[in-house]
Amino acid sequence: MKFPKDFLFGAASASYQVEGAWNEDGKGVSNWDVFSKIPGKTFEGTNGDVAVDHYHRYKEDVKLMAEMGLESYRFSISWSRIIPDGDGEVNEKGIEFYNNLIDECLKYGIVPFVTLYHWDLPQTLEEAGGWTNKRTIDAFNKYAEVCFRAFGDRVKHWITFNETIVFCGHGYLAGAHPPGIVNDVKKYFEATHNVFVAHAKAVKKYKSLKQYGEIGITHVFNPAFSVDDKEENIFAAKHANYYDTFWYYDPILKGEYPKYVVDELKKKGLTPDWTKEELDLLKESADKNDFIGLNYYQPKRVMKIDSEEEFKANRENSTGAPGNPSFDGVYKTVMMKDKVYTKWGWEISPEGFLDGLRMLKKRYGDVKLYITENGLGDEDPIIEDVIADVPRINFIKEHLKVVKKAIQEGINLKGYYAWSVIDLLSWLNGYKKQYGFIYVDHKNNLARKKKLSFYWYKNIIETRGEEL
Ligand code: BGP
Repeated sequence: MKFPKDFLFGAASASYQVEGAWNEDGKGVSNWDVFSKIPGKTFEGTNGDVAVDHYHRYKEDVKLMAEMGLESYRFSISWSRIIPDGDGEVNEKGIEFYNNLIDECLKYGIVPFVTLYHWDLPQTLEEAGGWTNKRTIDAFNKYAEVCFRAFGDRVKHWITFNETIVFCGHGYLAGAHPPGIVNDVKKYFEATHNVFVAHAKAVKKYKSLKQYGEIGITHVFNPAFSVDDKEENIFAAKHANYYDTFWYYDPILKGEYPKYVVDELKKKGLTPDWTKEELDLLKESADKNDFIGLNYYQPKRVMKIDSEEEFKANRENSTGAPGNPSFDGVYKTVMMKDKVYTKWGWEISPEGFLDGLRMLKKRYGDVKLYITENGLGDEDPIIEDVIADVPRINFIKEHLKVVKKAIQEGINLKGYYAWSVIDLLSWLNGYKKQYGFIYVDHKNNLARKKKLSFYWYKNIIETRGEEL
């Protein structure tokens, strides 16, 4: 089978991780510009001041994407480039940059797939309480509308938010992302709710503009599976899916929160400060949402936590590797002897991907899906000047086979975006953890070089994945 004609083969990036030019052409300061400079927050103190200088080299980069045969480029817009202080004046230079980037993509027939929020919040808004302050909802709505009006004639695919669970979880529970707060569960749920409301408002606004494109949200797709058949662990996995998947997917796709979680939050006094008007808005926007984007890296293997001690001992782990206890001390994620892991301890599991997709279909029916991220973080070997990223080729191959199988099973999957198009800045892991098809030489003026995976993916796209 070849992949269907309307299936998009793409690759992704995010503004803070590639652009650099952090204080150029009127850009305001973002929360990440500030947070990454606090000693000890990122690997070796890396930050996005220069990143891989995509801001100045976008023409060279898009040309390489075109050479790779990429059909679509998923990138994000930096809010503080468009509205430097969050909700004030628009910065025309910022609009100009994304106009140029979009036009450059279209010149080669590359479909721009645009994320409005990939974590870099204007610092003024962060200081005013970030996503726990409802002012941020209105500010986002204004920013989104500016983008729709400026770029919507050419951009027909919009993602409002990237991975709410990560920026809220790391921001208010693990303290590993801005605003760096540890263990404030009340704020965590408050922030997630405000994001869902902001999403619903942006969807409503987008539809009212009649630009006839599509809009959705991207979530982490991290399905939980019990480590064994013990009832307590099966329960722990169910609990994990309710809190980490259904809490995020239900308000978008069903227009309401899962009762199981709502009831528990109520008992614990953790219910977000929501209004009837907001809940009605979620309800109303559920069938206006056009798709869900899934970022899949790994499943989680879950078991019940049986001692308080363990819960405390593992609090600090926040890189994505198993070992994290849940905030409520009900379950923990674990590494298993019979599983395969990356150098950073992320499980490699195409099987978990397929099982997870089936789980989604069961709960949400035929909703349209894009895989908006999937990829292997690795230290690529350079052998006689060749960047031999064979493990990445194998990783993507096995996951694309799952995508094909899922389509054959009737799962409504319309595109695949590898993370990432080019080596870029990992939020917490610096430049050491590489994901790209294009290598960036940090010792030689950020020169670009094609990896083996570049040629491999080019062939997959040209042949529409027939050999997979
Ligand atoms: C996702 C983010 C990406 C990217 C990726 C890899 O959660 O959306 O921006 O960073 O994970 O993560 P890491 O760089 O930590 O390996």
